[in-house]
Amino acid sequence: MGNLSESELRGRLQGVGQEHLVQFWGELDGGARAELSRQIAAVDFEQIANLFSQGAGGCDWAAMARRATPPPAMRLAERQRGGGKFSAADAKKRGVEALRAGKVGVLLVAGGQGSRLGFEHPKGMYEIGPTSKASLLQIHFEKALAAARRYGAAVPIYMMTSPVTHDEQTEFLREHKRFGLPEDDVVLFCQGTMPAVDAKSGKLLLADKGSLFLSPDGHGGTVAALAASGAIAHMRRRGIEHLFYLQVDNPLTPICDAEFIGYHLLANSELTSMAVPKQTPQDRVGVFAMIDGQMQVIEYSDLPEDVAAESEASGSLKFWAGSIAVHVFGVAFLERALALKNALPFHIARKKVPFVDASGSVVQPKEPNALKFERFIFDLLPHAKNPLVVEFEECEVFAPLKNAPGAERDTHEYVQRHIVEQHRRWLEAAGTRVAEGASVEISPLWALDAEGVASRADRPAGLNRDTYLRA
Ligand code: UD2
Repeated sequence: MGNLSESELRGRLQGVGQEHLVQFWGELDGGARAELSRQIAAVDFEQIANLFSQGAGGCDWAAMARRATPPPAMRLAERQRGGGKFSAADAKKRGVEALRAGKVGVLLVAGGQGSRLGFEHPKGMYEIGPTSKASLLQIHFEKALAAARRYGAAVPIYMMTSPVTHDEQTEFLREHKRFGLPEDDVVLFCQGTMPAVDAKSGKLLLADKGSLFLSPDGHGGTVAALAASGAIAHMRRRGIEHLFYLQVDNPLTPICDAEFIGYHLLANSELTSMAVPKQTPQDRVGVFAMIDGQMQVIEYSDLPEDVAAESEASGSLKFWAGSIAVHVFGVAFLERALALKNALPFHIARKKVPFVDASGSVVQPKEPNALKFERFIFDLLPHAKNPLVVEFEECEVFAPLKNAPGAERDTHEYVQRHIVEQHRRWLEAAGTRVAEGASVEISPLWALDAEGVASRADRPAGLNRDTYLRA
């Protein structure tokens, strides 16, 4: 539709009941007209109409949750006892082999803004290091680089941005010389967008007179964006067969953990996920569950309160397995998923979306007025062969930055405290005395994990004050 005349454009829009999108055409200059018609051309109106007719209750998650059962999983206690299907030592060996062979890359989703934190930039640029002030991106990039150095093979990062965060993150990484990663080891790709519609009429909303209201299509957009951007071709060229997936907001993510990758390989799994036990029914993480014989994640907002609160005879939560959004994907599986039409359904959420009304004024709704559509990457689980869930200890793998100060958890202060506590544990386990109250932070390039700390010959005997151990 990009090159259509005004009357053709109007004709097409009338056919789908969306002609209001060009009602301010007469007020737009040539550039704005071209941009609006490009945006309209990219919309699949039939898809939007289908989604609208499903409405916010398209998929009955409550009913699914009521017939769900807890997932089979490799529980932590069992792994620590040396029980379970695969031993930790065997898993680690397999994971190390894959890393040494250069078959593992990192898939980082970083499309989000830090607006919930009151930070008007891409979240990855947030300075979270307790002493270092390192950004989330610096921490993740240095972990990938540290893993590459440890295993003697590159660990490329495939990082997904969104239209509003792409340029700023590209510039940030350029300025910081990709935190030491070689140029060919960093591939940035931008996710797609979806329009929002008025919840009552199904009409697309205008953000201003010359543009649609568009928002990122969810991290499920990763699959299509990976293929469209050429990132999959890059993986093929570089021999990358497995991707360690993470969200940008969690600096505790154990990037390229060899044992975790090893379980994925030993189980011949296409999708392996990390779980931590939920502390309370209200924890804002999805849960792994078996629904009609298939492994799925039920998102926290879709899990009815009474089901979330159900407990076992032992007193622990029935749906204990919280998803922290850390997975290993087979690259071949992602390619297969791309070919499965509609492998990823859209989740429909009612949201407050500001829009331009018929008189041309911007309306700031007080109540949810719109439907937004997002795909979630974990909806690939039912399509994966041998999906596997592996339990890890929360304090070692999960402290996400989500909330502004004052919230109970997942704030700046909460995340920093967890970083310091983890690094203190690693140092103390290796024999370093750390004075009470000293804020200690370790750069991934000094030591990637507890094992890395223990193997450093220059490890200090004691630390009495705030310290940043850096390479
Ligand atoms: C997500 C999970 C939740 C749990 C939790 C752990 C979903 C729907 N829920 O909840 O189950 O695992 O994380 O922290 O994922 N992102 C994009 N593009 C998008 C949308 C999101 O890149 O279109 C990225 C975003 O930058 C962030 C991550 O995905 O890194 C998670 O997004 P969120 O903060 O909206 O998810 P949250 O905390 O509700």
